[in-house]
Amino acid sequence: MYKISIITLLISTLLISGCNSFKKNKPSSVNKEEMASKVIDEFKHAWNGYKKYAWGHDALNPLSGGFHDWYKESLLMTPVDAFSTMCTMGLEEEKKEAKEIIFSKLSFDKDMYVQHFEISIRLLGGLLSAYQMDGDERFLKLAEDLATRMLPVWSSPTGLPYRYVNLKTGAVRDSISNPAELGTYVLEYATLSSITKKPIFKEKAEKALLYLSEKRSSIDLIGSSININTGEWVDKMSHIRGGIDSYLEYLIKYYLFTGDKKYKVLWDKHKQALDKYAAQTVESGLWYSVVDMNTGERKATVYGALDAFYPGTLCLGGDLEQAKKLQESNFKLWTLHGVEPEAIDYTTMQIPEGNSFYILRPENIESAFYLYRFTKDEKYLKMGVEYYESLKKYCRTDIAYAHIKDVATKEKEDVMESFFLAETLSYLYLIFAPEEKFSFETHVFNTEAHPLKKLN
Ligand code: DMJ
Repeated sequence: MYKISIITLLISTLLISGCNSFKKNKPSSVNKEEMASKVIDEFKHAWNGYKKYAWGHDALNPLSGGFHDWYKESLLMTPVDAFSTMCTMGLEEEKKEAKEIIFSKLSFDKDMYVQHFEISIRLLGGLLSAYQMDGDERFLKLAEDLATRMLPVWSSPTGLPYRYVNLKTGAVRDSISNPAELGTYVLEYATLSSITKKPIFKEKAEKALLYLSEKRSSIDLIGSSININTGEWVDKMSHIRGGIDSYLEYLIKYYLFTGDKKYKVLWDKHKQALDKYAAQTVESGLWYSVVDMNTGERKATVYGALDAFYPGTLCLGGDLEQAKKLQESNFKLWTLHGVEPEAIDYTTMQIPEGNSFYILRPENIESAFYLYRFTKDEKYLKMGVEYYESLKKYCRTDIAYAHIKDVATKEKEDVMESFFLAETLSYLYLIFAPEEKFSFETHVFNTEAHPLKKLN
């Protein structure tokens, strides 16, 4: 009798737990509220480090307690880049501090060459998003001044932008560039044009993006380096890696941003070509390789921290199945050594020489955020917890967060990129945060994770 009731109890427990695993809306084993607040604490820790040791400079040195600037004078890279995350996280005190330094110190009237791409995605994108999120007109004034000073970059014979511009004299330089640095402007410049009612910014950025897409090969792939004066490809290797990544990202995002179908058509062409020639499934899963833009012939089997943005972009483009598979590979890349190396050869899972660093990049986490929002599968929350724990374990210092020189030894490096606050912690927070913190209906992220309001 006793035996029978124990067996009945066991069977019914098994049945109940079996049923539960199929139940919809099962309570999550991850405490999202607690995780979101833990991420905020880490943001505050890093911001406090910046405030204490690097106030007024571009970036903090998180081991020595020093600072560094990108150019001869600071452009307040960290406070501007971090501001949209403060808005998303609802950090009023920190917003006040950032505004104080930005409005008292930031000026673009400086006789120095700056890199148009980095300044556009971090500062222009940051200021425009700050204006939209906070409403202070001074952000807009700074953004317009910056974009106007950078207008000479668009003066090449092809309309593709020069890489560097002097903010005071308007002199430009460097005519060999890559698709990411040529085609990642439409979101920022169209936002500025729409607010200021000055179409010039949008026109220049759209013209460059479309010119570049016209340079694709007969099999719909683009190369990785081009001469902007002649429009001739200098390097014909095609991939989704750094140098091409955000060109692809902005095609689908600009379609979502404007509703203009020609950008979706272009995205679809590239996406299908990349599926056909670059995607490769091996024992360890799905990856993307490096191929020749004209023949599609495979040239290298490397995949890394920058490629990891692609599942998120695939979600936006509508191929959820491919996104899910690639995110599995992203997570393998992350867990191989506890934090991801810059790149691996996915056929051997070994790190090619010179690629063993991790510089607090966001892309792996960014893709997990998209996948969680598009599927609601708890596995992406669990990935989020793992990212959080490994970042804390390997990259946290008493002062802030640091790059890792070598993911095998976990030796740290005295740098904290501003995108750690703009992107890495923002996407990590958004994995756990209430959905209304970011709406896909009304906004897209620029490539530096600054939310921008859709135009359509
Ligand atoms: C960021 O500056 C941007 O996301 C850019 O598009 C490429 N990646 C870095 C961070 O890794």
